[in-house]
Formats: sequence, C-alpha cells, structure tokens
Amino acid sequence: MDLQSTVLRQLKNRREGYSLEQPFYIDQDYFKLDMETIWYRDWLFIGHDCEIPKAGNYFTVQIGDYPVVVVRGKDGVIRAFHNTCRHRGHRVCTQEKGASAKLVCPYHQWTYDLDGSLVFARQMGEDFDKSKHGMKPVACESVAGYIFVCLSEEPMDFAPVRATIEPYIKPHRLAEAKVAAKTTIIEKGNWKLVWENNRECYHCAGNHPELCRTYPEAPTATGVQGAKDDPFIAEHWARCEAAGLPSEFTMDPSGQFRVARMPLIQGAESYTMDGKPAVKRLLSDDVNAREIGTMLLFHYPTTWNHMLIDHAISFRVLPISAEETAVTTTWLVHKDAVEGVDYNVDDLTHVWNMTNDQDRAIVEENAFGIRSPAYEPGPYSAEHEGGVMQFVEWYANFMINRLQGDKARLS
Ligand code: 3BY
Ligand code: FES
Ligand code: FE
Repeated sequence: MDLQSTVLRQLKNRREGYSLEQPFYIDQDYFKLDMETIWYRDWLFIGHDCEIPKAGNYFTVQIGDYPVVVVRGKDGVIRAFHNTCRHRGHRVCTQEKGASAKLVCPYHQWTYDLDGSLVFARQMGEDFDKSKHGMKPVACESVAGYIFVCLSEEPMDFAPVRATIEPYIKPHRLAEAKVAAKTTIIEKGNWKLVWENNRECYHCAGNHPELCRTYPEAPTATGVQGAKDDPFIAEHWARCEAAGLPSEFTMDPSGQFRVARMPLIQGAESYTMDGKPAVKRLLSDDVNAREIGTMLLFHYPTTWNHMLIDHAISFRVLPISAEETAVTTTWLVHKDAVEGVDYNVDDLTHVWNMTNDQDRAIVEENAFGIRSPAYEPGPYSAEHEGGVMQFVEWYANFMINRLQGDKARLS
C-alpha cells in the first residue's frame, strides 16, 4: 500500500480521544507528507508588519524546503517571494533580515526591484528577456500587523481568516508596534507535539511556576469548551466588549483558528512575576480599559498569541525535520516605549523565556518516550485536554480531506 493510503487508513481508524500512532511523530515519510499536504499548501503566519516598517526592509524565512523573503515595497505593500535567484538559484537574500533599495543576488549580481521584477542582469545577450525572470511571488496577506504567506499557487481564500481575526487584533495596534525582543529555540520533537503541548494547561501546575502566577490553568481558558458557561469569563467578556474590545470565543467551523479574550488570574495584568505591567507605556492608545486579560489567537499550523494591555507575544512554529521544530517568540511593545525607561527586556521576557524552555523540555521528553517501541497511543483527559483533542481532530480531518481530494483528482 502506498504511504497516502496507509496514512488515510490510520487517520480514519484512529481511536478518538487518543494520541496518534508513533510514525506520525517520528517518521521521515510521514513528515514529508505533512509538509506537502499542510505546510506547502496552507496559509502560514510568518512575521509582523512592524518588523519591516520601511520600504526595502526585508526578512527571510525557511519553510521546509522553501526559502522565502518578505519585503516591503516602495508603495508600502508587503510582498513575499521565493528566495531563489532566477539565474542559477542562489539565495538572493542570505541574511535573516536587512534593508536594501533593491534585492541583489550575491552570486552574479542579478538585481531585482522590491516588487520582484528583474531590473539588471549583466551581459546576458540581446535576446534575453528580463521580464520573464522576475522573482517568483508567494501569496502574501497582512492583517492587523500579522503577515501570512501561502506557498500554494492556488491559495485557499484568506477572507474568512481576516474577517474573524482582524476585529480582535486591531485594537491592539500591532501593525505600528515595535519588536522589543525575539528568540528562536529549537525543540527536538515533531511539530504536532509542540502543538499538543500548547493546547492544554493540564501540564501547567507541574511545570510552569512563573506562568501560573498570572495565567489560569482552568481548561476553559486554554481549551475550546465551556468558556461561555464560566461566569468569571462571561463577566470578563461583557466588560471588555463594553469597552469596545471584541472578546467572545470564536472558532472557525474548520477548527483551524480561534480568537477569545481570557481573564488572567484576578488582579494580574501581564505575564510578570508580580502580575504588574512589564511596560509602562501601554501597547495601544485605542484601549480604554484595564484588566483586559489576554487576547488569545491560534491559527494552525504556525501560530499562537497573547495580546495584553502592555505588550503582545506571538509564537511561530516552523518544522525543521520529523523530530525538530523551531519556535520563534516575538515580544511587541508600543513603538514609543523606551527600553530602560518604560521596560527592560529581562523583566519583559522572563516568564515566557522560562515557560518556553520548560515546554521545550516537555516536548523533548515526550518525543523521547514516543520513540520507544513500547509506546502506544494514550487517552487524553476529556476535562483538561479538549484543546489537544480539537487539534488532533483538525489535523486528522484536514489530512483526510486533502489526501482524499488528491486521490480523486489523480484517478
Ligand atoms: O501559550 C499558551 O497559550 C498555552 C496555554 C496554556 C499554556 N500554554 C503555554
Ligand atoms: Fe543569482 Fe547568478 S545565481 S545572479
Ligand atoms: Fe506549557
């Protein structure tokens, strides 16, 4: 049986409410199938508008086999391109980020405009057509300060994502914020283990002493059920909505993304050791309320986020191999917040640096145990791990639909 058929059978027959079978977490071929079926075809959060505030600012990112460059044009528009030169394929932009009036390939100096068109290629002969050798575009959308790209040549409609998430993010004014800190850690575990760990707080009390000072471990906050029946949360939504902040739990019917504004532990305003804001200059001039908690956004497969009164934190997940995942964390503050005056980076980043490292250790030990021939899928806690079940269900359904669609197209 071919791999697609095996995976389809395993996903269709999977035991609901149980973790996946071993190869989904460790096998190279399964990993390749994840990349081809999800990562190379769907919208992926990749970075923030405010990381490239001026024309010619760019950053690069590696998505599986695809190097991509994201650049702001002279017209202010953010575009993405395959970062492979149309001459002989050298990466055009070799740095993680930079600023340049044109994009110049270091190999033979083919030169591209910020809109991707080839403007200079030395001594290529009379009949060489520059217009046929522009950088290949990658679909790119920016919404309220979040940049998404899609490697597919026929991207899915982005409009539903925009319509749902924009009103929730917009009041935080992240398009005009600034990056106060950014880290990338490598977790030695499959990308789905990173997500499974993220989608529950069953592990929080035992692993995250710093985060638990301010983030509630109740499954209603992290998971996908019961929030609206929790009077503490309902009161929070009513108060925040009255202040003009969309807050109620909203999940896309596909289960791929959700937004919800959750209260922190009573009295806490930010992820600091004492719960007080880490930044004196608050994040948004448009928010006229305090104790707004955290606006939670996830969008599978690349991002989960926290938007607070004083700063926002985005997390970007990118798979490196079947058993390695890069997690990039970005802390955003008001553009006029001054380091050393309004905040210091150590206090701002402490709780999530600790939490990330604790989660990395969990994911790595989880991967370790799953490699055992004795591993078998285990039961999720219905009470605490509803979010994990929802993630696995999204993954399984997404894969099943795509793989079945591909089969139908080929036959
Ligand atoms: O970052 C998060 O959203 C999740 C939720 C609970 C714990 N955790 C790290
Ligand atoms: Fe880019 Fe030759 S490969 S200029
Ligand atoms: Fe955690």
